[in-house]
Amino acid sequence: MRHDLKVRHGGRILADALVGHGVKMAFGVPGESYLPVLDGFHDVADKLKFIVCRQEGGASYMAEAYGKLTGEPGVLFVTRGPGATNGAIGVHTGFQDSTPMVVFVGQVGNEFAEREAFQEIDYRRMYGPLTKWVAQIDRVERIPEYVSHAFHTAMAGRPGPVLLALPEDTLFAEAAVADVPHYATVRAAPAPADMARLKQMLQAAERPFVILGGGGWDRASCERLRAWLEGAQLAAGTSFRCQDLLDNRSSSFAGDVGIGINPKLAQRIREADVVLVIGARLGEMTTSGYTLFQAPVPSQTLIHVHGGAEELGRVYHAALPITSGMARFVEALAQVKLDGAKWAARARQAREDYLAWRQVLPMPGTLQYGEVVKWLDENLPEDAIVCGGAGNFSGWVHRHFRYKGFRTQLGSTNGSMGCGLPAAVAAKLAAPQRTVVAITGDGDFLMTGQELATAAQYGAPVITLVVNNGMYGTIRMHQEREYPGRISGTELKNPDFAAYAHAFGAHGERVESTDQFAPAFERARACGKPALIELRIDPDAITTATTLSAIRKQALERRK
Ligand SMILES: Cc1ncc(C[n+]2csc(CCOP(=O)(O)OP(=O)(O)O)c2C)c(N)n1
Ligand SMILES: [Mg+2]
Repeated sequence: MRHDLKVRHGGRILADALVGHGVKMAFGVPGESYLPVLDGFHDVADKLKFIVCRQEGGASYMAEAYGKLTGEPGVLFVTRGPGATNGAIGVHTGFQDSTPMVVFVGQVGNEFAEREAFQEIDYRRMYGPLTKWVAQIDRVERIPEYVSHAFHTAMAGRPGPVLLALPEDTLFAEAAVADVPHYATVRAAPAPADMARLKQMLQAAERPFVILGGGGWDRASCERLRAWLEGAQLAAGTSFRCQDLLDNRSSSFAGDVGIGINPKLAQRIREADVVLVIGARLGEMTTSGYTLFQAPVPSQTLIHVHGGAEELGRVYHAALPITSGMARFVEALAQVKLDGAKWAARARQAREDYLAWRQVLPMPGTLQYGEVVKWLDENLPEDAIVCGGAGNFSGWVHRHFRYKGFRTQLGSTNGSMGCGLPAAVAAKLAAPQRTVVAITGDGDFLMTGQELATAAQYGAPVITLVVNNGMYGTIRMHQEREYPGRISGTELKNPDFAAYAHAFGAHGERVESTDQFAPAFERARACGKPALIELRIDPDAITTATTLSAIRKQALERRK
């Protein structure tokens, strides 16, 4: 034992380890399973803020959003069994979004292990498919080593969540151990020979297209990439819910390659001869259900750049696979000079198609939700953060809102409901100077609406819009298409949302016509506390382009 080291209990060793890795904020719901950690937090409260939430689902979404926004691991603490099961949703989101997260979960003491003791779960089995690595720290002396390993793993290659289980005896035990210095971010760089081939392949193209997506990006790389794309006169799209990787005002931006894709953009990608994919996995949502590219060998010549080597060749055979971190790749790409004369006109047309697609179409009802989104697009500060969950209401935002810079969008690429409000709370706590808006659905919002209490408790004046159509609209849409007229399991009887907000000490009001929105938003912005605006839309207005009744009619006609 080194004599210069102080004896600390496991909880304090863990709290010090987090501070050593630069953690300034952690999210969670307490449990008696990790009392020594809460005690450790007491000692480091001036360096690390522990944000206590109302449900682990909300806490895990907050940790995920924090990781996504800052690029540093989002840290989550949940208790054994019930906490661990509630908290899974944000971890699944983080995994599919390639968001660095370090999750800590309580565990029964080693003396009771494998008895199915109170709230005991084998987290290696439960969380195996949701994380990059799961481990359990059985010896107090090894806490610094495990925590260091966890941060390195969360950040390396393709970022993602890792989970450490904390047996009670490990936390209560004491040891005199040294801390480990701040983790390093380990990411690959492209080989010069690969960049030379990339240049050759792109320069030979007639109809090139670029898709950006995935995790592990940073602001400087996004800005550098924008300049390169514009210089090369290349058209580019962004993968599902990664719309903020390229300023949507760029002459190269051709739209989002996600759900409800512009059919012209989809056609353009299908017809491309060379596609450069930077960071995106080419998942189901980005490929329109694996139809934009044929699996396993696409007709387009694919150059696929990804942070995780195991992702390359997983679905699609790439003519040129490159393992690289995003910053390193963009650094190398900036040296690649291309002559865009051959494809410049096509890129201009792609941009024209996007601009036409953005135009707001009229919908049934007195509240034109598309106009509301357009107003937000034109009136929010450039660096405002727009958070969203899952539901048809998000389609208007995807189509009509222009994301104007890195991390102005926080959403779930796993289409997980309920992440909008918690993501907004985390974003406002991490970046208090920025305007933060959550756009949610009536179903979506109430999955985590209780986190308004967290917003109020920590003074996070986020603005939540609840798009109320009185139903789980997405599912109703699919229902009307498959089983027209047979409504089942999709109706909602909602509370008075403004009154709900008032109960938390938040500002709340309802908007029923387009002209009421701007003044309501200004009141919400000025109120200095969390605010909620319910948007009553006509339930028939089911997407940006069609109505429920039209979908039903078409389905009935098909059946004739
Ligand atoms: C956690 C979770 N549960 C269920 C679903 C399935 N789901 C996807 S969209 C949706 C309905 C969303 O309803 P709402 O928030 O009211 O939005 P709307 O589609 O009506 O605009 C449901 C139930 C999901 N994606 N995530
Ligand atoms: Mg709804």
